[in-house]
Amino acid sequence: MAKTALITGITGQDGSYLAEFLLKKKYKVHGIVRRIASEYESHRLWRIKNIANRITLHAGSLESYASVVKIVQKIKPSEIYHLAAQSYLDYSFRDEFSTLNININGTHYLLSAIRDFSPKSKFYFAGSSEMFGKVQSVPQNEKTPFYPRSSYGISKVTGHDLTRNYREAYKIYGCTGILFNHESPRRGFEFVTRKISHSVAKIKLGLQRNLKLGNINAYRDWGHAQDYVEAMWLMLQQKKPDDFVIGTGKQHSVKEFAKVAFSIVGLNYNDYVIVDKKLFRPSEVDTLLANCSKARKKLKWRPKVSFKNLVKDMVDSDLKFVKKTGY
Ligand code: G4F
Repeated sequence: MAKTALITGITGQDGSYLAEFLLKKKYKVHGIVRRIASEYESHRLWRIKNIANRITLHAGSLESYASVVKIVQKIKPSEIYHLAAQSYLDYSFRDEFSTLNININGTHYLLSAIRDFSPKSKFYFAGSSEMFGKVQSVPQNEKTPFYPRSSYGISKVTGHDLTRNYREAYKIYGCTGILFNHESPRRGFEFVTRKISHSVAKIKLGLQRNLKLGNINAYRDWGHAQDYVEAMWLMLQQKKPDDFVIGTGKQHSVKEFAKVAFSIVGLNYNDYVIVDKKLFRPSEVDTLLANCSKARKKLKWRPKVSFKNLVKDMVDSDLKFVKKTGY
């Protein structure tokens, strides 16, 4: 019988790639979307437009336990991928309360619903390298102590603790994927990689003059989101639930990302990038670098897309996007 998956955050970058991946594996795919998302179909649902007639969407809110329970109880999914979150770091400094409320309660509601109404559902929690924050050792693996630097990072540490506690206390099959930054042409415009690729395209096409960035000396371990959704799935196919760090093991600065992106269209980044102190964060995560040897060994997972090809994929796609939309 076909497996059933429920994805929270199905309209996002990771959710949309994961839904496509699972459909190829013949899963029945369900997603939870906020009612507003179904109202503004062309806006919010653009990433899942191509698969819309092959998935089932349920209007619901992760801010309401009743709403989560109803969906979990009805579908009793074989696998639940909890990707939805307030995931934008800058915003988490502006609204700590809703970041903590949505991110922590949403995870808790799902786990509680699984325990009480669908204990056989396997649960994937989208952790984050932001949990390492002010890194306590380099590179970071599953044993590196956490030191989050934002309410977002704190909410992810708590989600991870909740997942582990439900695994130990109630024998739920729950895993945390501690994913390092992963990008793609489907990334939101507020994240630095998409801000860069989109601006590079607009500058190349004469629609923008320069690009204002914040801390260009921050280092990140950037991979391609399409590679990372496979790791999520692999975590739920193991005999025993466990937590895994997922990244490429290579890091680059924001400045390097911008340099490569501008060079792809034959421009020099020095001529266009302006550092704006207003875009710096109150507390920054300076450097992140994954040691994912556990995932390599146990999941046999490897990232396939190189840094250069990731940047190229994003810039090429934004050139097409800007030519088509003018935006
Ligand atoms: O692209 P970012 O906004 O991603 P960030 O903060 O690393 O978080 C992303 O990755 C996490 C995984 O580690 C996820 F959990 C999280 O949900 C999100 O997907 O910023 C990357 C770096 C930061 O150091 C930031 O200060 O780029 C720096 N930066 C410099 N100028 C900028 C800008 N970031 C943004 N968003 N915009 C700028 O203009």
